[in-house]
Amino acid sequence: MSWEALMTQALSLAERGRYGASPNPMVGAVVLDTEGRVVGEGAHLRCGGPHAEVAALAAAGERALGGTLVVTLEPCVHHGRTPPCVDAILAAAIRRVVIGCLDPNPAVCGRGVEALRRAGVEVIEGVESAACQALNRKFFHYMETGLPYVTLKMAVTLDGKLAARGGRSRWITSEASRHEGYALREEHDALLVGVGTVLADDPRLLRHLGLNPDPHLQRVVLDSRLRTPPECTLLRHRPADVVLFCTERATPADRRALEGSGARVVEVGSDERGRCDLRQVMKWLGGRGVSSVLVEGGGETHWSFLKEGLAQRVHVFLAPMVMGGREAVPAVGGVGFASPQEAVRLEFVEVRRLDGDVVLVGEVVRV
Ligand code: AOF
Ligand code: ZN
Repeated sequence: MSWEALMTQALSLAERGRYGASPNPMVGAVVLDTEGRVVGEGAHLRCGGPHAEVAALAAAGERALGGTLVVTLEPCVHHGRTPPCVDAILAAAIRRVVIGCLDPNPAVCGRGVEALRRAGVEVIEGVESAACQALNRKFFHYMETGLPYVTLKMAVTLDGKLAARGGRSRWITSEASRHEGYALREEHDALLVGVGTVLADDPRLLRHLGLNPDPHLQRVVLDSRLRTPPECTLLRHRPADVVLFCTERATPADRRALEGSGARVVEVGSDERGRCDLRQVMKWLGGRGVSSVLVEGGGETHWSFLKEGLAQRVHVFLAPMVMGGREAVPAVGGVGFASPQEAVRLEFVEVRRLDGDVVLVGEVVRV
């Protein structure tokens, strides 16, 4: 088998960590014996658990001796929650390591490759590197910027509305679309909404599918004036996982009431519209280990993220339904850009049908 084919196999193993590895990257590894036979497979399933290389080497046992390791990410050299993979590779007497891409973690980046070469191991780099980087786009973004990777999730009608005039939005998309939307909650570290969504829908914002072994999901509300009712449904479930961001416009009494419900309240500066300074919010979250955020509305919040250049991905569920109405809620609110030249540009990376709806996933083009 070619290195590319083996790397593709390692990439599909890495997928097993989709819901459990974060904030660590998803990593997959394959071990070959001296004859080129696959004798071990492994994946990094859970943050704090064994790395992919260690799992694959354990599966291979003695058969790894003198063999080859194919791994989607550069093996680590540092002591994190687990010992360095490079040590395990040398201990197993692996002769050759094939790597998909370098680890952007400054504690590792390039040093894993260097340590292996210094020990006399042959290293082949950059096999299927684009696919290996794309798999961990959240991890790369977080490592490079210190800010969480942001996905905007929206369920819209064909005419781009989130809700009818008056605010009713249940339900626009099919059950299959809503299920996929819930799956997105399982692969992000935090969920964020604007206070308008809390007031309009009184949501729970929990993980419902049990795909992620960690039931803890950081829930975030942008609420400059602290209009969230202390008795809302959101705060009746796991209030300790909720952070409300406000500005100086919030009153101490509202703050005390919400803290009394068990939520955390954090004051940040305000933007030109008197709303929470989003960059400060994202810095705060990134500084606390939140590597990815799923934004679930509403339109004003979507606008803030897009305008500030703080959204990386838009995941749209498009329903075959026309709401119509000037007063209906647009998918993206705010004042809007003055010309198409200023508009946020995206590239469609996925276009597919789902139970009567169409799913469109766009990546924001970096300028
Ligand atoms: C690897 N193989 O499977 C993964 C790696 O705290 P730890 O010990 O889990 O280390 C986390 C860091 O290790 C993470 O930030 C990333 O740089 C690297 N992840 N490295 O060799 C793996 N998951
Ligand atoms: Zn490692």
